[in-house]
Amino acid sequence: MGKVPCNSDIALIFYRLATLSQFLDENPFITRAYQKAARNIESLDVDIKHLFDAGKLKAIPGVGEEIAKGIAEIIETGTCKRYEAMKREIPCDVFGLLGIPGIGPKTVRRAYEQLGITTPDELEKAAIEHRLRKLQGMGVKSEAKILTAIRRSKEMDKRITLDVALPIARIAMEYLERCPHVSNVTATGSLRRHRETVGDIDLIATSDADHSEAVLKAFGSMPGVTRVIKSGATEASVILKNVRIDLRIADRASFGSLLQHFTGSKEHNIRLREIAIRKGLKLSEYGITDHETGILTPCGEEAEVYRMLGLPFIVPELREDRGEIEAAIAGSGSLPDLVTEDDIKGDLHVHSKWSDGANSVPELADAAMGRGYEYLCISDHSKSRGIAGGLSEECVIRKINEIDAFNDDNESSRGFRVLAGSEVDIRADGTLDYPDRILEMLDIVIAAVHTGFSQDRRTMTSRIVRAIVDGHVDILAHPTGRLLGERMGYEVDIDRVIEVAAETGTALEINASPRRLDLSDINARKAKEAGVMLAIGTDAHSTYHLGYMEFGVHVARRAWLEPCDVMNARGTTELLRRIGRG
Ligand code: DGT
Ligand code: CA
Ligand code: CA
Repeated sequence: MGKVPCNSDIALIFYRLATLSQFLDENPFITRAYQKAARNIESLDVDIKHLFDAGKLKAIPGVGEEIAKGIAEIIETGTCKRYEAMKREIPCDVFGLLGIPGIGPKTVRRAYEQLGITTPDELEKAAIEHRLRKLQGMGVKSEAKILTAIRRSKEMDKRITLDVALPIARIAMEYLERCPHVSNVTATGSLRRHRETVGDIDLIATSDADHSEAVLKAFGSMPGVTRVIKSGATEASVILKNVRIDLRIADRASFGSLLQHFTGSKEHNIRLREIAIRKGLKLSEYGITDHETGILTPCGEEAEVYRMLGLPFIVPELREDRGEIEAAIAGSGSLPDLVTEDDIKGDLHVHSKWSDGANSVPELADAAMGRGYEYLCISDHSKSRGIAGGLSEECVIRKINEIDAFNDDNESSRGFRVLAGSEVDIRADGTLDYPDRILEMLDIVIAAVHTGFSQDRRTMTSRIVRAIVDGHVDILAHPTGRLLGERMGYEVDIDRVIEVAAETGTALEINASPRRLDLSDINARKAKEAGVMLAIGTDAHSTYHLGYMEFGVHVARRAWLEPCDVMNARGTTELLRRIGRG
C-alpha cells in the first residue's frame, strides 16, 4: 500500500459501496447509510486520520460502529474487505456503466445478465449492433438514446470538474512556491478564466534563465507525479493524480505577456492579434513587436498588453470572444461591472439536518455569519424526496417554528436572519409537492425537478412552466438538471423557461455546486438579457459546502452579471421585498 488515503479517497469508497449495494438490490437503508457517511466524510474540515488516531471516528455524523470499522480498515489497508468482496461478486464495470446518462442499476443488471455486457464499450457495441433493444424495458428509441449518451459521455470524460482540478492545482502550486529560484507561480488557461470544467491545468512561474531547467526537473519529480510527458528548457508537462499539468517558465520582464498568452482563450487571443496587426504590431507570449522598427517590448504586467493595444483591461472570466472585445473597443464603460464574492449577502440554497444535510440550523447560521452573510435560506427537500429525507407537512411547520425562534433570539442582536425555505419537488405533472397552505408559510420556495428525467422536451418544458406560473415559486433550482461529467441535463427548452421566468418574475438559480454549475454561464447570460434575476445557491449539505459560493460567483461573472442581476447581492430588506415578505 503506497500512500495513506485522504478524506476524499475514503468518501469515494463509501460512495461506491452505496452504488454497489444498490446494484445488488440490498436494503435501501444500507445504500443511504453509505451515501450519508460518504458525504459527511467528504465535508469534514479536519483530516479524518486525526479523528482515527484520537479514536473519535464515531463523532462524524452518520458514522456508527460498522462504518467506523470500515473507515479504520481503509486507513490501515487502503481498502475494505466488504468493498473488495462486492467488487468480486460483480464482475462488471458498474461505475462506468452507471456513469452513462439514462442508465440505471436495473438496465445495468439486465444488460449484464442477459447480454453479458460488462463495460461501456461493450454496451456501445451492443447498441450499434441493435442487440440492446431486445432487452426487457428497452426499445429502438431508448437504444438510440443510450448510444448518443455513451458518445457524449466519452466527450465529457475528457474534462475535469473544478472540485477535482483545484486541489490538484494547489498541490502543484504550493510545491513550486517552495522550490528555490521560483516566484510568481500563477494559474493560467481555463482555470484562470474559471471555466466550468478544465481540460488540463496550466501554470506559469518566473525564474532566471540559469535555473529554469532545474526548476522544471524538480517539477517532474514532485511527489505524486506518475508521468513526465515532456521537460525542456522553458516548459514541462506532467501527470499528477490523472490530471495533466503544463508549466511554463518566463523571466520577470515578460511575465505579463506570458500570463496573457496562456490565459487564453485561444479565440480571445486571435481577436487581440488582429487588433495588434491593424496597429502595426505583433502580439506574442514574449511581448509586443513593432513591425516597422522590429523592436520587441516585453510586458511585465498583463494590463500593459491591453494598454499597448489601446484597450481597457479585460478580466479573465470574460476572455471568450463573446462580445468582450467589442465592449472593450467601445470603452471601459461598456464592459460590465461584474459581481464579486464580496457583493454576496447570503446563500439561498442550503440543506440542514431537517432533511439530508449534515448540520443544524444554528450551525449553518453560525457558519454563514462567519462568512459575513446577512441571511441564509434553509431549503430542505419536500415530502416526496424520501431518499433525501424530504419533510412532511408537519415537519415543515416544526422547522419554520424552529427558525422563527432562532430569529427571535438572533435577528436584532446579530443582524442575521434565517429564511425558512424549501426545495420543493416539481412533480411529473408540474404540480408542486406541497399544498398552497404550506408554500405560503415559507419565506422562499425553490422549485426543482428531481425525477422523471426521461420525459421528452415538450413534456418537461410544460412541466416546469406549469410549476413557475403557479405563483408560489421564487427560484427555479438547477434548471437543466445536468451533472458535470456524469449526465447531461434533461431535455428542456431553456429559452422558453427563461421567457416564462421573465414574465412571472421568477429567479433562476446558478447552482454553485461544482458538479452542477447550473445554469451555465451561457444560459445565465441569456437569462440576464431576458430580464431574469439570478439566484446563486450552493446547495450546501454541510457548512463546508457554503464555500462553493465562489464557483457560483465565477459562473455569474462569466455570464456578465452585475450585482443588480443577482438576487442574493441584495440586502435583507430588499430581498424580502422582492420575494413579497417585506
Ligand atoms: P482547456 O485546457 O481545454 O480547459 O482550455 P485552455 O484554454 O486552458 O486551453 P489550453 O490548455 O490548450 O491552452 C491554454 C492557453 O494557452 C489557451 O487558452 C491559449 C494558449 N494556447 C495554447 N496553445 C496555443 C496555440 O497553439 N496557439 C495559441 N495561439 N494559443 C495557444
Ligand atoms: Ca488548459
Ligand atoms: Ca494546457
